[in-house]
Amino acid sequence: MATSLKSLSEHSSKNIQDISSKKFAIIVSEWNEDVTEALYSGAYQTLLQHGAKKEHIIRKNVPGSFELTLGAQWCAQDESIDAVICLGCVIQGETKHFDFICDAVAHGITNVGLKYNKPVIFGVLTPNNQQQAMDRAGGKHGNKGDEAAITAIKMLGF
Ligand code: DLZ
Repeated sequence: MATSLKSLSEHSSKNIQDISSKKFAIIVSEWNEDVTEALYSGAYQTLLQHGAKKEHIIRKNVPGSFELTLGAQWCAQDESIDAVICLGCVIQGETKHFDFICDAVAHGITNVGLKYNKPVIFGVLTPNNQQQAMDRAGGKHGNKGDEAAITAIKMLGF
């Protein structure tokens, strides 16, 4: 099925393990905050629905998606944290800023996961406009925040 026709948040129940003892950090970018708050809500609720304890979910904010990498590093270096979920939304503009931010955060988050040997999840939307963002933040294409939380849980069960 074409991606444009399905909920991106559908997932199989394979590798869903007991996460009641696992500790999560969710880092939320404040840029495009209507979208990122919806992503946060999706990620938080999904972790709870799968058995995470409220007191094991830490939220941290960063000003923009570019700062997600450093925020992820600060969280990942805390040995008590099992997985880090990075949430942001970079909307395509008229300048190359979009490409620089998306490239930097994608590489940065990948590197933090490899350096600290734990799941660091890329929950960053890169839409062309606000509507595409809302469609993926609790709209007709699901919620990328839910998907990011499920990805973290599945990687913990790897
Ligand atoms: C500067 C900027 C721009 C133009 N657009 C976005 C965006 O769409 N989404 C986002 O998360 N952040 C944006 N930022 C801010 C950068 O991520 C960063 O916070 C600043 O460049 C300061 O380092």
